[in-house]
Amino acid sequence: MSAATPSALLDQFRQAGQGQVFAFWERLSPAEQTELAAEAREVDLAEVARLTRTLLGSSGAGGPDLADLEPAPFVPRPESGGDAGAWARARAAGEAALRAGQVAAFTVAGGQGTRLGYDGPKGTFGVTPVRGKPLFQVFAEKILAAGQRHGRPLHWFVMTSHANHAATEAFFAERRWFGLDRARVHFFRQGRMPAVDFAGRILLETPGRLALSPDGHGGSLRALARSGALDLMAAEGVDTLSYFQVDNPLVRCVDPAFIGWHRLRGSEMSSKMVPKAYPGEKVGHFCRQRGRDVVIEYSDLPAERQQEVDASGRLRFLAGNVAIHLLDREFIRRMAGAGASPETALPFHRADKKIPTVDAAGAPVRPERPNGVKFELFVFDALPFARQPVVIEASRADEFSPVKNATGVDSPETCRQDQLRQYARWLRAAGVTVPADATGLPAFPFEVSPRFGDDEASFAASWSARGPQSPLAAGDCLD
Ligand code: UD2
Repeated sequence: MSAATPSALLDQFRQAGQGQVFAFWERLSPAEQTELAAEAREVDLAEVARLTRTLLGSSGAGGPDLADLEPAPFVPRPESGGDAGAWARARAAGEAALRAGQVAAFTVAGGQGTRLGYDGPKGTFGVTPVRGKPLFQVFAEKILAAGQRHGRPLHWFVMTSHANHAATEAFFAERRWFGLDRARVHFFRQGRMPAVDFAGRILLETPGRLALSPDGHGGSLRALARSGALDLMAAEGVDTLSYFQVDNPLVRCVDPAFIGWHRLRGSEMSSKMVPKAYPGEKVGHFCRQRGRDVVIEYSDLPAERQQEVDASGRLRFLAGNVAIHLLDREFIRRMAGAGASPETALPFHRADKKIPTVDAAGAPVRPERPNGVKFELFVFDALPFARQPVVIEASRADEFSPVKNATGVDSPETCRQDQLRQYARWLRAAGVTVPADATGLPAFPFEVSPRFGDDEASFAASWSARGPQSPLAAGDCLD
């Protein structure tokens, strides 16, 4: 960010063909001018020019390279024929890393959550079946439990956006950081990118504000570096970051077996996959392309390729990306400092959007069809740059039930049911009969706090320590 004076800034923008940003400058109050100048200083004009050339030019809308795509190999779970001994060794290695304090949790929570239609940071949305605990609390309790189990409290990094940063911090403060040591909970804001029209001109949202939006979850890599999070990790001896999205309360925030696979294989970036539920499921695909692992988004892989099956009738591009990764600290640093070369850095993606803006007179315009482009980075684009990447299979029922839509698939209702099914499985494994329907959904709602149990083994231990009790009833909470 340069500290250019407003007039120098104006010159820079004019020279870059972006003078329209200051079209209403004379009309703005001194405070508005200061605000606009500050926003303008956030903009990397060279980056915008490069993106206009590469993504808006005639070759820009072509999407990713789909040549030579093969399914990526993955490590199957023991239940799917994987090597149980190797999984046990991985688990032991992961537990050792957790005991040594080498792992931190990381939530990307800077998204706008528009599909859910919830007004507030998505992590504050209530999801559990009885208490309606917010997503952030579910993660906090899992992180607390993991710290206690391994005798080493974890650091937790939470990436916010400009729009939800203050509300997110205030939410944690009001709820006393959910019992975590507040010195170990770290918030930082992701970067922003200006939206442009189809000719690459930066759009104004109002006469005194740029149309800025979060730079995508891939922006987390540079934000981790810029915010000092990587230096803090280094000072604390943390070398592995456990990355997950804010929308999935089933996630194992720090999973020993996953951590073990990552570390034993010397991987710089590891990922979990679940077999796709159906060909058109809206998850990215882990693929191998000319010797490197890549993720191809659902919107980029043609439907006929998504339907391809192998000799056994199984989907060929089976490995769905559930956005759970482990990242090596120094790998993040390398990616964050990689500059702009497509040979070394994350590529930006373009998304054509309806972007509220102003007309030549400064009056508001609410477009009915896309009028411009937003630029976003995706974290999974780091995969091809990672040494020894590992993809392991995860259990969908136990690890993935995101809240994305207000109704239908991936909604609060499906997520609530998946939590209940999970509790019922844990109870059954502990020898308790739970009345349930054919899908395993219990006949009445109850809740298990992550502090009581956050997987089958920890649940079984708490359950047997609890001793004989009256049978579970609707609305009970095991805390
Ligand atoms: C994402 C993946 C998809 C699949 C799916 C699993 C992309 C493009 N696709 O789909 O392949 O793995 O998740 O659930 O990622 N976020 C930020 N800052 C941003 C944008 C997003 O922090 O600028 C966070 C957001 O808060 C959320 C996560 O990233 O935690 C995912 O964002 P999304 O809801 O846009 O991703 P989605 O559902 O399209």
